[in-house]
Amino acid sequence: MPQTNPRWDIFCTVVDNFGDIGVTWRLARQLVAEHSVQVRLWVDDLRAFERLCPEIDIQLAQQWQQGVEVRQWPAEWLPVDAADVVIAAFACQLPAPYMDAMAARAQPPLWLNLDYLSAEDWVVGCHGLPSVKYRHVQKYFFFPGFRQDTGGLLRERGLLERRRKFQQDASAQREFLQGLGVDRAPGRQLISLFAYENAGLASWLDCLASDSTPSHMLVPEGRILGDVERWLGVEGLAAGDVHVRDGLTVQVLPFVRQDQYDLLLWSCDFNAVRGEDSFVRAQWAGRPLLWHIYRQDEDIHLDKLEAFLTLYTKGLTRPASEAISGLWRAWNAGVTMSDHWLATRKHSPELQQHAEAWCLEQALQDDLAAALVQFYVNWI
Ligand code: TRH
Repeated sequence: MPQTNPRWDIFCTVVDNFGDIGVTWRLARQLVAEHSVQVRLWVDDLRAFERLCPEIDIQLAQQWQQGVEVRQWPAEWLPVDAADVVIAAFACQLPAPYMDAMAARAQPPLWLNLDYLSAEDWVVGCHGLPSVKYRHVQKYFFFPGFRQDTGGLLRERGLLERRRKFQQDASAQREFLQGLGVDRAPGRQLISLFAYENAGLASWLDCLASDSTPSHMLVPEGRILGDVERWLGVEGLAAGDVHVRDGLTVQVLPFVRQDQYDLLLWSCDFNAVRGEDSFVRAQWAGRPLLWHIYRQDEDIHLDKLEAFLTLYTKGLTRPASEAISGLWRAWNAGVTMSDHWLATRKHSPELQQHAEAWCLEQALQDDLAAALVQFYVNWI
């Protein structure tokens, strides 16, 4: 029988950027809030965490944030009891003494590797399979995904209802944007830009600047700013800066907490996102999006990109499918975006409808936290 209040340990090593901590922090909060489990989140880089959650005190070895026990993953591991469920996020290596603690339990824990998100076919066959063993403790693969028979996507309870309410409430949107210093002029399309460095950006900005429909691009502080600076011909861009070039206003935003970033995505007509977590959040926003995928060795990320496009573009007319696929491929190749952007703009209404339909279709799946809890219940 499952215990009434099982303990979960989630281990996160921050490889780079914010996706590792972004996913595990979101998952930890949701498990506590919706499944009444106790969660300890072990993080090796509290500075990255602090960007997403400014309340984090980077000096503390142990602290509680939103019901989650946050532990600094120490260089010298101190003995602790292993939890009932142990999640190694993105194949991170657990401390050896902790593995011994898992093996020392009377009832071994459920040990899962929470993998990277991919739309590739093979994920369905591998989700839930046994992986390696440490002594008698079995590890399992747990794959998030877009298809039935995967672990699904992170989606908090009531998220889509909150999103729809916000998108129907013009004054809530205005108030939120004004809080960020953004004045949205009527008739301007609002675009958010969160991406890695990209040589294709200049051609996209050229195109937006010369478009008859004016655009307002919101750029949270981050890696793409160098390319924005080069295009604007300025240096040292920082949050609050606004520059206008013909029909395009470019505004730099502060990096905001995760919940606020959702509101930003919900406010925009089009969102450029990257990595894993912002990519999923843009899908829940129900608005057309552009994905800058995280680069991997031997270009294996390009297979992931194509796998997602194959799924995502089902149901689109051929011209709309070709337009959005062309735009995504150009962005990820860092080549000129102009023709692809113009083609995409032509199919805006269809792409908008499709973004909402895709979001609803994905929401038919169990969310990732619920799927993990169910996996545990079945395993017990
Ligand atoms: O930051 P990312 O590129 O993260 C990752 C890592 O590189 C990781 O190693 C890699 O494996 C993975 O991508 C695929 O992109 P991601 O996943 O979108 O994470 C960004 C997080 O930052 C996400 O949780 C949203 C959040 N965020 C905010 O909270 N506020 C902001 O203002 C912005 C722009 C993002």
